[in-house]
Amino acid sequence: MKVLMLHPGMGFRHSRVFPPLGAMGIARYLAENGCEVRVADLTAAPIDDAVTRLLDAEVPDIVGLTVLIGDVAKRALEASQVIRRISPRTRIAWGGPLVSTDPAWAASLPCVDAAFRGDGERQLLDWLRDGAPRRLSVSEAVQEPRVEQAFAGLHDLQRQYILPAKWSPELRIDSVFVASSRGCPGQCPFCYLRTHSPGRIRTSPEAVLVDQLTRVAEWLSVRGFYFLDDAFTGDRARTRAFCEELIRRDCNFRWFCDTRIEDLVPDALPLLWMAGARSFYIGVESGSERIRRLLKKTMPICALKDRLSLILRMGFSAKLSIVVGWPEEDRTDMDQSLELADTFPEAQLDVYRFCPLPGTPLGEQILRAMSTADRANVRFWNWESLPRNFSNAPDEHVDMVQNALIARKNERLRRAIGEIRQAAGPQSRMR
Ligand code: B12
Ligand code: SF4
Repeated sequence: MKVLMLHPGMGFRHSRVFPPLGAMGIARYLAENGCEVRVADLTAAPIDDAVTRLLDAEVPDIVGLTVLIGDVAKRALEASQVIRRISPRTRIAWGGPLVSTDPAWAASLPCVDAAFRGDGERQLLDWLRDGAPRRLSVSEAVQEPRVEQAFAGLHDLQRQYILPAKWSPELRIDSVFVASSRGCPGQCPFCYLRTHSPGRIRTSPEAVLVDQLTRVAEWLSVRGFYFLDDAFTGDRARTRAFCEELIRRDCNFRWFCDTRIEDLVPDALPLLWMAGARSFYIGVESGSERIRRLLKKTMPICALKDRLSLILRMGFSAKLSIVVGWPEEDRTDMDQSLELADTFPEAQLDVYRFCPLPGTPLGEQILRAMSTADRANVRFWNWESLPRNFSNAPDEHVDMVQNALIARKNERLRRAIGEIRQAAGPQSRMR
């Protein structure tokens, strides 16, 4: 059977911004198991045209789509409707984070033949081997990834997603995005993992991971890696073993990872540095003690500030993810988030508005109070431009704090990229 893995993406102006790691990982696994499979990234493409052309060129028996909340869900739905219209015999399978958090919706759509929660590799292969039957309910299994599956990044397409040094303020060398584990030990009530993989992290052995990174490094001539794992350092023993393995093999890589600040224990920081870690993406979420407690963040804000100071003093860089508009958040809480951002002017920022995710404890609390029509629309809401404010602060205040944080985010990114160009010399400034 011929399989086409589609990454509908968000409709950005530029393609090749982030590799479609979910689709790539599944494609690699299916190909290794004898399937004929192609991956298409539609991030910057008009859906109708692109899907029509692909169906014509590829004639797939199966199309698998990666579905996320927001514009991605809209585009996945549009793509599936086009496929159904043009090629009614093609089977359509949905997977990805939104199907994992909100399986009932995917299963209710007439243009979806089968929907899968959690890791797709083995589930999709088993389904194909069964003859791809139409399933009315969602497959509930969350699989333990086998060693060879627990690494997404090794795919021919990866070559097209090398991030040049000049756009990589965290690492400042050419780098690629990879994912090496699934899940997180955290219990945050707003997180998508609460619905299908709560409190668990699944990793591959450190030696296998270093083998995979070494293959990618040689094949693409890069030394930099961005780990997009939910919580790369969530298994502290594995992090330590991974660092020791990198040092033992003298790999000389540089890397950046998504992490929880509580896992960056002071004792481990020198080892992380020696192993090439240079930057961390940290879900701070809020600068307010009260809101962080509500979000089940275990580290008190003063300890968080101390830890962050230490990390930055040691020479690491950090990107702080802050969300504005949490339920129960008031003006004072929001101002504390702004204050936190200002306490660390050297840190990069990422800024979102709170959006209730169906299936998560905090999301459901909000959604229960909404009308059925509003609830149905949540799947198409974008986190940057939310039509609703769920906090206790007036709309103008939420907008003001969000805009102030975004202005800081943009200014800091401009400054960091300016510094890279400066360091690279006059030739680079002219480009
Ligand atoms: C990098 C990233 C981005 C990048 C884009 C990446 C991309 N190419 O799409 C940027 C920064 C642009 C981004 C933006 C957004 N993101 Co984002 N992002 C991530 C992040 C950190 C990594 C994604 C990744 O590559 N994972 C690794 C791969 C291997 O995992 P995976 O894609 O989930 O695939 C596995 C399974 O889901 C499943 N699977 C995937 N596809 C399919 C298909 C089929 C048929 C099957 C059966 C299974 C299956 O199997 C795969 C392998 O086991 C995740 C968090 C995370 N750690 O996963 C958040 C995450 C996916 N993002 C999220 C969100 C909400 C967004 C935005 C919608 C936010 C917004 N601004 O509105 C946008 C959407 C943009 C888009 N995709 O075009 C949420 C999704 C929540 C949800 N339930 O939908 C996540 C989970 C973050 C979170 N903790 O809440 N994102
Ligand atoms: S720390 Fe991040 S990945 Fe882990 S449960 Fe909380 S929000 Fe999810």
